Amino acid sequence: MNIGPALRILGAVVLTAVPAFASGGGAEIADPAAGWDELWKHFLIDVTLIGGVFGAVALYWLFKYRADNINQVGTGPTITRAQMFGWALIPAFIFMADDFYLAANGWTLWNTYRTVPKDALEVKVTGSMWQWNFEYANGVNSDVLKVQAGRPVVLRMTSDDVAHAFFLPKYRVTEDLMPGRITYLWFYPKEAGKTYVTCVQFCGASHADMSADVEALPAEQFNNWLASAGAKPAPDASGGQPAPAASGEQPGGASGKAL
Ligand SMILES: [Cu+2]
Repeated sequence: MNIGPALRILGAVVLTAVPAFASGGGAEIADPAAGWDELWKHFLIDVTLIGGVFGAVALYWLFKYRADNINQVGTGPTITRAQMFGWALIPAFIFMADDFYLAANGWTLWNTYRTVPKDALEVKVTGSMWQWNFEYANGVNSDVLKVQAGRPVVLRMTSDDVAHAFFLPKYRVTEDLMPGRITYLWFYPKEAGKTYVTCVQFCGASHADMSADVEALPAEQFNNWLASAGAKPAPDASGGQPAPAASGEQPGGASGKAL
């Protein structure tokens, strides 16, 4: 059996898949959020279709080839060897093509997800049982994550005690926080608005209460808030231990290193 055409189709699908979900953010910032939704939708459709078709065929055959009485003896296969290979290989190539298509898009999105855009607002995040602390470059500490709408945000994160995980459902991002390590995460609040962050790593008795407000403010409002908060003494300077400098965990950003 000649599988050349199938391989060519597979190759074409993989190659054309790569840019399909890559865009979706603002004009210049490659935001993977919309791409994740698109990929998830494709995945659900594919799984449902494949499951539905195979389930229906299996049920049909179960019914068609059922034993009429307990003493009935079946017959051997009635298809040729070539037909058997066809039945096995053609669906396998179709599913593999679909898998590669989804995987190629997932890979592209993942690289975008781990590449921090230039000029992102940097905020230091410290998780502890059971609260979040956000620290800005001017030393302002806040229990609300305020960011500037229309500007990407990069979070440098660590934990004071156990493992936590920072999940921003609205922006489709999540990353773990661990004591002694600095991890990073970026997201793109395109428009002003309020949402929340919640911990998605079970971290003890009040894990379920470990959430905080996230507010994307228009640029002027954000700058005013940051400046006025900086003029006041920090609300709880003892809570935020300065984290050690990042070593070996630099996001890509301008240097172009993706992972
Ligand atoms: Cu938690």
